[in-house]
Amino acid sequence: MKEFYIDSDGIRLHAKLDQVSEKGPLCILIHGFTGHMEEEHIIAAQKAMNEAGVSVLRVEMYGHGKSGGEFQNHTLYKWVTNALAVVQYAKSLDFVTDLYLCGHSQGGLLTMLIGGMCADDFRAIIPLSPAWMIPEGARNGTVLGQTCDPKHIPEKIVFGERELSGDYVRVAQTIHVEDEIERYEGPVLIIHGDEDEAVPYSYGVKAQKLYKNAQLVTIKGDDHCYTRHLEEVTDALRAFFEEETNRP
Ligand code: FER
Repeated sequence: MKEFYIDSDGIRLHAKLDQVSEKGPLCILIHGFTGHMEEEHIIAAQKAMNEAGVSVLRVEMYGHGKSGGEFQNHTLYKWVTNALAVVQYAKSLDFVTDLYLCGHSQGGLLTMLIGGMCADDFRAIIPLSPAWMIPEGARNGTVLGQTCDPKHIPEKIVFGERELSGDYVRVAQTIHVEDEIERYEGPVLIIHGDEDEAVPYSYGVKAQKLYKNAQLVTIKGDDHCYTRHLEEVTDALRAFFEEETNRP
């Protein structure tokens, strides 16, 4: 494992690379909202990919983990800018043949956006429980289970002991995920628990239908971070990558 930082316009993004071959595929792996790269489901995904012969680059986005920026100032635009820098970095690595992108929840939403924006760069994308209701919610004035007037966004949103700038909502309101779904024609693997308490399972189902070439693996009876059947998630990832890496 190599630990380092990737520059994103002056913001240091904390990264860990687990490289398993001298030449081969690489998957970029991104955590969710309030998450980081050492969460159990993120590590489990990394290990499953490594076992299938895929190197993994875990990166923490703006305001998360050991990366630069303050949590309350993060927005989806900042994450998009970060992810574009990570994709450029990954493309510059000599050992990489095919590139994949995987993210959980808000990282899954990011995966869907970057998939559309950089469609040529990925052999496949893997949104895990993708939180792609966030932009729609922001337009309707629903964020983190709270409501606000979508035309008069407050300066900040307080939840638990944390707060988030109103700019998070302003940015989210402008994002149209369907456009980026439409732009990505490659293979998509979506994994979603049907008892997800944070991102309705219906969004996994809807994404599968909208993509031209997507499969949905349903984790029955499982929650947002797969605390009950994590091995079903890792089995699905291993099977997907083993098939992928044997495909010409
Ligand atoms: C929300 C529900 C879920 C939300 C974010 C999430 C910002 C993201 C969850 C995650 O990334 O794990 O209302 O609003």
